[in-house]
Amino acid sequence: MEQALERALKRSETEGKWRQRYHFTPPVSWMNDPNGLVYYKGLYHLFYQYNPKSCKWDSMHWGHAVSEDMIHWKDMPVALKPDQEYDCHPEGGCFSGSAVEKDGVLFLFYTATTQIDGVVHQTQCIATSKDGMTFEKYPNNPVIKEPPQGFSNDFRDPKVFKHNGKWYMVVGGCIGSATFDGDGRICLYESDDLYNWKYKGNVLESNGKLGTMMECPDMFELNGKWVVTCSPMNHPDYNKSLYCVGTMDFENCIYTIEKMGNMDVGFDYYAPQSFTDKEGNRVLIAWQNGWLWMPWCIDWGPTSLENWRGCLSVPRKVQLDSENNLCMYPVKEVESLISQIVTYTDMEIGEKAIKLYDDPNRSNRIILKLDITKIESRNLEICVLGKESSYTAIQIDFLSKIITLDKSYGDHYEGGRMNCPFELHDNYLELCILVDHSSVEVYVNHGEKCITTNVYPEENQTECWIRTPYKKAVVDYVQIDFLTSSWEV
Ligand code: DQQ
Repeated sequence: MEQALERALKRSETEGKWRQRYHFTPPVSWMNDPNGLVYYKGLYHLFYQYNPKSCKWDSMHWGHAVSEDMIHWKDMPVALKPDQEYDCHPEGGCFSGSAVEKDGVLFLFYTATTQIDGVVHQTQCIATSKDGMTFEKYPNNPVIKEPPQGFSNDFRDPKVFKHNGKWYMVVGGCIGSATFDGDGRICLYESDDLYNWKYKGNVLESNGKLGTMMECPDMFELNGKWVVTCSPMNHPDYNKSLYCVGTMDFENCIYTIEKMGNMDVGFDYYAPQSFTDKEGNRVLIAWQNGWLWMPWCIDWGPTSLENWRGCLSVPRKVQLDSENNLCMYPVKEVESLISQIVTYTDMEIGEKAIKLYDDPNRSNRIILKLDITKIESRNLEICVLGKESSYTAIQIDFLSKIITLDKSYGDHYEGGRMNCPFELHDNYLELCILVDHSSVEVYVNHGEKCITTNVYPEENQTECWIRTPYKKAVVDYVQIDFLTSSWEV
């Protein structure tokens, strides 16, 4: 408990102009992937890749937080630290993994990384808990001691799930070199008891098309289809997180892909992991950042000046649309953050920008409903985290049907633009925009497309405005929500 208190106090000491208010961040220092997401004994548990010692990736621990609603979090003591021969590689440790409950016991599955005679070994291990607070590593770890024959040592990120009374695990793998010209795989294992695992085959193989290594794979059933997700290293189209929808023959390990797509077209969305919420919905949380093999990523952001680095996306409910495209939208629990709502209908917009709000708390949700028959202008621009010539712009081009998220004037750090094609439904377009201290997310048509990015504005960039470059537009509906913080300190 003392340790938890100490960490919570550190969080408030390290607030700064970029510290996220309602996106999960670590109390101090470095974090990356979400791990072990689970609803267990009345609480949501969030574990995450954590280096308590510095703002750089190194020596991975599992940080831990709990929540009653997946929005308001409470820091807990570190759950796993590298302290065994099999997981103590100084640049390794307890890598990503997942959690399941069996007979009231919480099982954490993680990749242990160590080095023997200069060679890195990645194996799959278990830690258990009866209260969700203290964890014991299984004495006979590792439970999967080596990758399948012919695979390289890049063998990590076990995601365990139950189907038809059997336990399954997907693990990321690679043939050849993960960092150069290898070929990514997602391996499938089966078990009756969670301790003994049998390799069944591969759910996904890159065959030169999907990257050199498939990190953080996941697999879940939705509307009778099987969704497979992963974060491929060196994907030729630089997809940070990829999804497939298809059918699965578990007996023969044959996955038939019917759809494939990019989960989020923004800059910062990696290693998403899914879990089932207490109402049975499938929910995803991702690391809102990315790695260096993504060419636009520079040093993972400047927030180390505030002694923290890395944040998570808000939980997103996952659904398939009528054509089996994956859609993701912030869970309804996000609404528990709302302190005030302002709405406008039939708002007339022209060249002169209309200020929608000036919020020093920089924590907002903006919902826009647009009927394009009421829009004469080809473009419409919404600027957030703005002050005069500094802002992040969401530009809608109704002719080419492209939304551009442009952060070229958003900060003094990185810049960049990304384009996202959209479709109109009966002439309507709906946008939901989430703004926090150092991120902007755009959800198009209730999550048909998502665009997520980090941006590092100055403290005075608190305004949001809307304008058209020429001609008029009438916006059917505008809703501005003012949001509170998720931290109970
Ligand atoms: N991060 C973890 C690995 C995983 C990678 C290490 C993905 O388990 O493959 O921190 O971001």
